[in-house]
Amino acid sequence: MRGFLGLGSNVGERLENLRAARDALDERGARVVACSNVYETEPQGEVTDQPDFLNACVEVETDLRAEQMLDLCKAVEHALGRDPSGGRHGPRAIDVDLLLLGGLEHHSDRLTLPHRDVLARRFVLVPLLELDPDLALPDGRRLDEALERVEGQRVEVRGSL
Ligand code: PH2
Ligand code: MG
Ligand code: MG
Repeated sequence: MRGFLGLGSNVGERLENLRAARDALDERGARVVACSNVYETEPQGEVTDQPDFLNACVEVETDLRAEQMLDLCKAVEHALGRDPSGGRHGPRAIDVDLLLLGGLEHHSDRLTLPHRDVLARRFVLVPLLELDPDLALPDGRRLDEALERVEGQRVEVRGSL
């Protein structure tokens, strides 16, 4: 199945953290078939008083199921030294989010698919549309149309992953 993951870092060697996450995903069962550019992005959400993030998205091909993919994301975050006490919105060395997996809609205590931020965050929409300009959610909502409605949210291209 084809999936899309979001990578984010705003602590330490941010670019190296993103690259290490990409490599670890590829080695552990989510074959990376395409990478977006890397973007410098303004913090969004509950905690805006924190350093800028670097964000990127990767497209993967995998046989893993949704919750196994979540386990993989967590394992990669752990392997790269993410501090689990950092909270959901605070600064982090690495964040690996499962954004889309095939046409799946999944709702459990641990995992919501598509990821709830996909249509609202420019730092997700811009790199996803770079990977696939025709991308849409399983319910048909198109990402390019969502991007037109998102105001503000500074996102600047910084180079390749
Ligand atoms: N991740 C968050 C909260 N806010 N803002 C930006 N710009 N990039 C992120 O990756 C990000 C965020 C929670 O995971
Ligand atoms: Mg996140
Ligand atoms: Mg996360």
